[in-house]
Amino acid sequence: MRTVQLTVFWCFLVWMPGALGWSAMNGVLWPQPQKVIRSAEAFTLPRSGFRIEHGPGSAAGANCSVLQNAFRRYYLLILPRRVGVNHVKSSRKSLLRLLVSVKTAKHCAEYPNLGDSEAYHLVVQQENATLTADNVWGALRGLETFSQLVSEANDGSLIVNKTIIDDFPRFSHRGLLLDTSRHFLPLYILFQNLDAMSYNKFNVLHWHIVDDPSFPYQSVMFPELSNKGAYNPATHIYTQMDVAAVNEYARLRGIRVVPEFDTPGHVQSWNKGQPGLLTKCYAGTKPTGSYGPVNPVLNSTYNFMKRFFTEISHVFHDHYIHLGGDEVDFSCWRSNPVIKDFMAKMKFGTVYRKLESFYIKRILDIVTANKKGYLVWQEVFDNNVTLKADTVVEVWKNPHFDVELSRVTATGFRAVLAAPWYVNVIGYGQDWRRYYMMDPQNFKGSEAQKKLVVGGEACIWGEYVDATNIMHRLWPRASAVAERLWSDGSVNNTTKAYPRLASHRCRMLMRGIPAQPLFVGFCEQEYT
Ligand code: CP6
Repeated sequence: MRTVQLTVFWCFLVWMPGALGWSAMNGVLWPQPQKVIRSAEAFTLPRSGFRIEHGPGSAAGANCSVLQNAFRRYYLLILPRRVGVNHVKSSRKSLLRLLVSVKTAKHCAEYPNLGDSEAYHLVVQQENATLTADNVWGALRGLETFSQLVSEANDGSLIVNKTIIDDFPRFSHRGLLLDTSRHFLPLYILFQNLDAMSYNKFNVLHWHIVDDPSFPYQSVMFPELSNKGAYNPATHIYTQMDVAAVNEYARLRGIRVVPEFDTPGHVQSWNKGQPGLLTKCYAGTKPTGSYGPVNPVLNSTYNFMKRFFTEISHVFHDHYIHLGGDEVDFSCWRSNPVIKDFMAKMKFGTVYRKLESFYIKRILDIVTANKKGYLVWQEVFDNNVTLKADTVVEVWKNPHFDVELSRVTATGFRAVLAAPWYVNVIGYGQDWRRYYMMDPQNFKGSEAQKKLVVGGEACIWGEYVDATNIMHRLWPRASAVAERLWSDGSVNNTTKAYPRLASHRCRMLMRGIPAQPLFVGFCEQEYT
């Protein structure tokens, strides 16, 4: 006999007895759509018979890989296999189909771009529900929302309320930074995070792939970088096949993969496979044996970088590459006699910011020559490097990120906000509430300036996380960021968000994401 399978959404009935009726429990949405009209009338999705199909007027059809793949994924999420539950007779009317239509099929075989439409319109009514979107990315967001509307009633039937939803994201860059250098993250962790991202409508994987401790990217042109710089050159690397698999897994979920190759600082691991790339540090007249940032005075540096970034431009498909530029320590440059001579020759005096700018400018030119755009950490902007108009500046320094957002946007550059969303920093209690209260447009500036904030990122730096703990540390805390980046700015009340987020966390558990609890309580289907 089957124990009664209540829906996951019942778990907060315990918290608010009487406060919520059946229909309010049904289909908790996260992130909150821009406009939802939900009626009390409910339909049943027959476990055998319900279909997701292309709408009759859709520009896309069976050869659209993004949609075909998504239909299969969401069919399985909506109709979970349940032993012993097959044909529950229901008095409700049946919803037989979800018909998905897009205005253009242009993106079916392409990668998503910053600024692509993700809007959709969802009408759940008898007997066909319809999902319409400008393009396949909007259709993906709408499929996620539809899947969240469906819940399992206590008689085992699947139900969905009559609903109309109009939805689009508030910000177009909704990112998650994963750091695969401090600890190697196996591919299955990257895939699992891409799944979780799609459940939260994130659309950018900011892949901080290499850094000081290790170099897991297996380069075609420079295989010694990972042969010497990876933790283990056989197992702790991302091969070209791996990277291609991540790119495709993300693409099928409408997620951009923006790789970060951070220079001239945070590069210790590069020197092992590319000796001579980094600056030798001196004590007086003698080298100390340690190394500092990339050596910016050698032609060999730029010859290497040109070949390296040309490879990267082909291996990663997004228009943007993140070039880092953060936390450059000048002490090693200051100690090196060759660098000092160069400073004098260039009339930089002792202003090492100018040397950093000189270096960055040349890297930007290399990337521009490869027809790519770039993101940079805020120091690059702070140091007055000449930037292309389409540069995106990522603001990460606390606590005055509002001042920085004003300054960046006042000069006409676009900005992405990361500073308040360092989910690697943990404390006792419900820190998601702090993330949730942040608004990326809450700074002094004109309407035009506010529009230049294209989004934000939740960052989980890798010093204290690896495959054993990254999932539960990240989820559902990053979900708080996801809602602030997708939903209307007025959706900012943590008390109202709490029960929805608790339910959304239970739903992530059911879908196999080991998300940690928000507080005391339980999910009807506990993760084991
Ligand atoms: N690694 C790199 C890091 C950080 C940055 N860049 C970082 C700094 C401060 C905190 C967390 C992370 N670990 N490459 C800064 C963007 Cl609190």
